[in-house]
Order: sequence, then C-alpha cells, then structure tokens
Amino acid sequence: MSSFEIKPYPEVWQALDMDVPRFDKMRLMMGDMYAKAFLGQPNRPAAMTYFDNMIAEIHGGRVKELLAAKAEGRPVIGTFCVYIPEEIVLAAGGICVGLCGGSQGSVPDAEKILPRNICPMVKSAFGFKAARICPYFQAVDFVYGETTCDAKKKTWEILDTMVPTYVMEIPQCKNPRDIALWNEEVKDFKAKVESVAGKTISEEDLAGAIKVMNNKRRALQRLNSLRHHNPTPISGKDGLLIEQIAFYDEPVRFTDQVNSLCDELDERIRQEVAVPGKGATRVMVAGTPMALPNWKIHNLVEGAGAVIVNEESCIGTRYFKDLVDETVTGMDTMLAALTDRYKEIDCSCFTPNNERISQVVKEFRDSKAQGIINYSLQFCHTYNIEEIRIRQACEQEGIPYMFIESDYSPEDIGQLQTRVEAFLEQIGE
Ligand code: BJ8
Repeated sequence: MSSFEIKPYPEVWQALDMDVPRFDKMRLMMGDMYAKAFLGQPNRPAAMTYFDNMIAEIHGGRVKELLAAKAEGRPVIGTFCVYIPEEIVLAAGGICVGLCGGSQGSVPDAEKILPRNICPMVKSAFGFKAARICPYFQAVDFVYGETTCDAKKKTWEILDTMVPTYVMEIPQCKNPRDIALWNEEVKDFKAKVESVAGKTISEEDLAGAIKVMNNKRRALQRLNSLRHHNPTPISGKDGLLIEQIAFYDEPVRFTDQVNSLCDELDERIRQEVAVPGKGATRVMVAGTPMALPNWKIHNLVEGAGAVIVNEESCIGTRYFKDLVDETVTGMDTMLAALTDRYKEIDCSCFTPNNERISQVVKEFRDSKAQGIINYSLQFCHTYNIEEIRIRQACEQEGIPYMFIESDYSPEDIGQLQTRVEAFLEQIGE
C-alpha cells in the first residue's frame, strides 16, 4: 500500500524542541518499514484499520492528545517497564506512555555516551532523548524508571540530567519483606504522581482506574486466546502490533477497538478463515520485550510462512495475564492489591523465578504452538542466563526449542533466516 504515510507534524515537533530534519527522515523510514511489514499481509481483519491509523498518527495525533492533557494540568509520565502501576497515573487523571526503545536508528547517539556493550533497548531509548528525536520523550513531565536490571538503573542517573527521572525500587526477590518494601514504593509512587497532578487520589478514582486497566487487560487476554485457535484468525505481526500500541494509546478507546477486532475474529473463526492459511506452522515466542518498531523475529518467522501465536513477553502476556482484585476497598488495601498484582509479573530480574519457567510451558500448551523461539536482546544478562532453565524445561517436556540472541541491527538477518527456516522445517514435519 504505497499510500501509507506516517503523518508529519513539524510544528508540533518544533514546539517540543526536537531535531526536526532528522526526525522527519526517521518518520519516512519507519513508514516504509511499516508498509513493507504489515500492509502486504494477505487477509488482514478489517478492524486493523484503526491500528494502522494509530501508527499513521504516532508522531502527531496521539502526541497532540498528550499535549492537550498537559495543558489541562494532567500529568504525562513516561515509563520503560510493566512494573509501573499505571492505575495510579490514570486515577490522578494522568497519562502513562511507554517510551520508544525498539529502533536501531537512535543506538549510535547513545553509544556516544553510554558503553556499547549494554542492551539495545536501553541504548535505543536513551539515544531518542539524547538526540531529541522522540516526541513522547520531549512531552513527558517526568520519566519513571525502576531498578530491574543494571543497564537501566545506572542509565537513569545519566538520563536524569536530560529529563527528570524518578526511580522506583523493585526488589529482586519476592519474600514477605521484599513485598512490604514494594508496597511502600507503590505508596511513594502515588504521592509523587499526586504532587505532579496537584490532586489527591480518592478511593473512587483508584477503583475506576483499576476497572479501566482490568478491562484493557481482559480485551488483550481475549485477543490472545483467539490467536490460540487453530487455525489462527490473525497474523502474529498484527497481534504484536496491537500489544505495542497498548503502551501509548488511550486505554478506554484502545479496549473498545481491541474488543471490536475480537468480534471480527470470532466471526472469522466461525467462517474458518485462517491466517496465513490452514496448516501453517505455529510458533510461540518467549523472552525479552519487543518495543516498537522491533518486528525482526516476527518478520523472519512469518516471512517463512509460519505464524506466531503467542508472545510470552512484557509486550505480550506478562503485561496482561494478571488482573487487580476489584472487590477490595480502603486506600491501603487497594494499594496492597495493586502490589499483589504487579508482583505476579515474572521478569527474569527476580531470583528465584520458577513461576516463569512453568508459565512458558503453560503458554506453549495453551497456544497449541509446535515450537518455542526464546528471544533475548543482546547483553540482557538475566534473560540470557534464564535461557538455560527455559531450554532445560523444554527438553524435559519434549518441546522443540530454539534460542536467538540479537540486537536491532540488520546484520544478522541472513544468518537468523537460515536458522529460523531450519527450525520451522524441523517442527513443521
Ligand atoms: S518487567 S522484562 S519491561 S525489566 S532493559 S531487562 S531487555 S537488559 S526490559 Fe523489562 Fe520490566 Fe523486566 Fe519486563 Fe534486559 Fe534490556 Fe534490562 Fe530489559
């Protein structure tokens, strides 16, 4: 579809003190990448038009919504991790936006300052701010970081010199005293958001925000279980795209759109519409998050005729598998319920992390996949080392398994393509 364009908003970018000529080139490149990866797919659901439009408006339309919210005194908070309790931001009338970190384009800017041998997601995100080439980064009131991995927690100190960066301590274990500390951190986060918003969050505010976020997560769970149908009614690329858009779209509108898409997918299943076709080899991906516009593994797997039916990832099931208890009342109990929900996320930065090993096997069974591709970003020590336990569990369960460690550069694509094709041939037999 040559008519696709990510729309330019130079006046908005100028007002945000961005490097406009450079950003405009990135816009054109991302538009081309998107058109190639998504718009040529056969048999896309009609409801994907909304999500295509969210990409067309990613550099302007949604940014303007954020700026309008700021003009009303509502806080806009940038995040990099699914451990940040979004409900608190929503309850204060604010907006939580996952910041960009999935592009090779900003990595060289980061490498002028940060060491080269750290995770590409951290470098990409940092480079976007250092080079002033992300409107979201420019628009936020502050960034909320966390102490999950070494690369992130040390980068926050440097990032703080460019944009206010506050850090939430996420413990590394899940013993009762760790959970007690975590709960205190959630309370501090509420106080921080209240001070920026200039309002006190009431129980009603928080209860409403919990419902909004639970509904969003329910819609994503519904989409995920439709993808598990065999044959699946939607491509893995489109599934991943929606999971990525979840981090910057307005939650109520997004939930409605995901539910409309799911209605269409229900109908497709009734009519036996299969994407890419009946008998396509089914693959599950596990591992590190794939931030926009990281579509590398999905492009390779689906380019070879297979389909990805599940992402065990923070841009995937770790973001939406757990809900907050909606039945509790009283601010302290509600904040404890939030902590309870967030502690269920099984990131590899925890030790021990046995829950994740069983979760990967469970999602493999639920998704009716034929094999697992475990994906880790280069230099992510915790996911790279946890790979050993995932591999052992797959061996024990007889699950076909492949591990990929990669970054955002195109250099390893040829080699990965050969490996992916050999794996698909082995599991598709
Ligand atoms: S809860 S996975 S979003 S920390 S940045 S850990 S890839 S070296 S992103 Fe994450 Fe929160 Fe955990 Fe999820 Fe590794 Fe890179 Fe660190 Fe990363």
